[in-house]
Amino acid sequence: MSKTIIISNRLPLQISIKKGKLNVTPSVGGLATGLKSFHRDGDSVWIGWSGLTAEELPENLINEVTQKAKDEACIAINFTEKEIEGFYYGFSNRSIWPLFHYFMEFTEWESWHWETYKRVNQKYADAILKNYKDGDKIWIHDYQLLLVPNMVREQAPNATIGFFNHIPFPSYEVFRTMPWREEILKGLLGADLIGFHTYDYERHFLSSVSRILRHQVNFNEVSLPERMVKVDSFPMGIDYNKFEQAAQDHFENSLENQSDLQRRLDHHRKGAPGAKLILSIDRLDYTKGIAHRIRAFEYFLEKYPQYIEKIRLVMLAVPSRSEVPQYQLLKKEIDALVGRINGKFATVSWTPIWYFYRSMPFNNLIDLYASCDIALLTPIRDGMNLVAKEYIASRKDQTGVLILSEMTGAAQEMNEALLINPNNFEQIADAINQAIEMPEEEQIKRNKTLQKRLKRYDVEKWANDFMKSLTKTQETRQSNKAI
Ligand code: GDG
Repeated sequence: MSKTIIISNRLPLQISIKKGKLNVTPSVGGLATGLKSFHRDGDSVWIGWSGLTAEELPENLINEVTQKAKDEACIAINFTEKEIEGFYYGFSNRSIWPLFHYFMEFTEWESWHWETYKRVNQKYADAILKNYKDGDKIWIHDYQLLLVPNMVREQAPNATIGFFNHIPFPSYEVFRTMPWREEILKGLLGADLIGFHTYDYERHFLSSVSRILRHQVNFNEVSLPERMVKVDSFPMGIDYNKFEQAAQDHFENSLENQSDLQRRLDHHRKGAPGAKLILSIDRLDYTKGIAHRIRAFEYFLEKYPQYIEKIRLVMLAVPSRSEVPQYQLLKKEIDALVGRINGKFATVSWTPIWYFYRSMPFNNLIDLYASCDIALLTPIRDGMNLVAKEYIASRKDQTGVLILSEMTGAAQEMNEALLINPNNFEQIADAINQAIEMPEEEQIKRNKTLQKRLKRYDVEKWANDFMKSLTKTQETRQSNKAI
């Protein structure tokens, strides 16, 4: 029987060693949370890095890692510390990530990072080929694996290969600055189908292909001498039912079963008439505009002082890529900003910002989504932003206001949110004010439409649409061959 091989940098489970024993936790992050349900419900095997380096993994635990992964229909690949440094912290996160998010001043071009990226991509390709059988479909994910499609194609010319990019694809003017731009594009064109979250990313990619490689592009197809490559947009959805159900359970939870976090959140909201909570959740990443958000919140408190002691920003920043210098600097900047603003505005009974620098279990995430009156998400660039969708899905009574940066992929499908430019503090402050004052009927009207849309185009539909389109490209290729 044929299967789907999913491949991404990380597995949906993270394996670590604590006191000589293996510890398995679910991975946090957009790709893992999004694709998990597709993997759980379908006939697929997922290949990726376990999170452990070869140096960390003692020989006596190797089989156990393999087994733990196998229990979840996963295949774990291990890398050396040096490989992770050059491939993951290096080329992936110091070159591609900043470039594709338009942070050109952060890009570094180290040839050993690039060489390691190529070598590690080859390892991923080899792992696919080892598990591949005729008839299988291969679905490769994200910017860490841009060369894998063609590496697989070279060894398995008839394979059905799909690629999905979870981050933006930048405009040609930005992409062309990449020293290895031809290799990257050729790597991707090994796929039959290349998917992006939005039409804009798709056009940027096609424009780079036609201007750099000079391939003919007809509407959304690239003509290669031997075959066609289809490029399309598939805005990723969420596991809507899971969030809807979790929010329902949250409301049915008896008082004694409430989490401490929930009690604290309720305590604030009941503390003063009209008291409100504003939520923000992201990985601690410079693309997410967290520092902008805090500064805009400061400006809001200055412009609308009537909300002092009534409004609180609950900010969850999940540790991420802490070995990359920019992330360390950002952490320091955010710590300092939160400290300064809390010091500036706090009263004896109130602090304006509650700041959590950690990852939280899923039920606490739901406590936050369900209890906060406003979600303030201000990325400077973001491929999609699933948090925006999860917040809306978790609003059981359909109240709540989403303030969302227009620089996210999600903004293109969420017009009913209050859309803001993250660089415009005046606009953000006014949007917070508008959100606080928005009548409930209006909140419900906006969220009803959003919920309907998110429920219809959920993660399952997204994955199925992608797979259907991939199957079609393969059928077309075969019928063209037959002619
Ligand atoms: C990349 C792209 C694109 C967050 N904190 C916790 C937690 N999360 C979960 C959220 C959400 C996911 O992580 C974050 O997804 P995003 O989409 O917001 O952001 P990235 O991680 O940057 O994802 C992004 C995505 O890929 C998918 O294509 O949308 O643009 O950058 O699902 O719920 N989950 C738990 N605890 C936390 O503390 N359990």
